[in-house]
Amino acid sequence: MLKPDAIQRRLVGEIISRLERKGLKLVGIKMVWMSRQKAEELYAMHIGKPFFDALVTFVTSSPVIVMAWEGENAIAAIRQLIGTTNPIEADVGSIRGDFGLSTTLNLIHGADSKQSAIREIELFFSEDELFSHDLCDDAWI
Ligand code: 3AN
Repeated sequence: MLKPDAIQRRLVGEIISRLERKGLKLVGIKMVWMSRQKAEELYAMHIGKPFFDALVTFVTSSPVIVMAWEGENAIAAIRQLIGTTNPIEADVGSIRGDFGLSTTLNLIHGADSKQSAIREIELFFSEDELFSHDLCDDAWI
């Protein structure tokens, strides 16, 4: 999910381009403006933590872009592209390492397991908004 700061800072194309260039396949995408209830559901595992309210206020402050990506080791690959939660500790070359300063405004969220990916995709997408399609290099060798 591209967070409000990615959209406000016009970094949508830059970030999506990095995921595409890695070789991942985009199978779903849309812009949504989350309600507080939806954001609290997305981040339910963080309820009670000191940053929870600021996080929910931030992600509901403007639209976000939700996406579903596929690929070999997609979760690990995307988390490596994203970088660590605190952008100051993220590797230069990662999205947060290159564009972020703040742990709250850290540009992008990615699922950390297959189970959370399924849960999060189901939160935002209906079945007919996800596309199982072939890219021309899928069948290569
Ligand atoms: P990540 O997005 O790197 O997987 P999570 O899932 O631990 O990190 O946290 C979800 C979001 O909560 C982060 N992207 C960040 O915006 C916010 N967050 C996590 N830890 C902190 C913190 N210590 N201070 C402020 N915000 C935080």
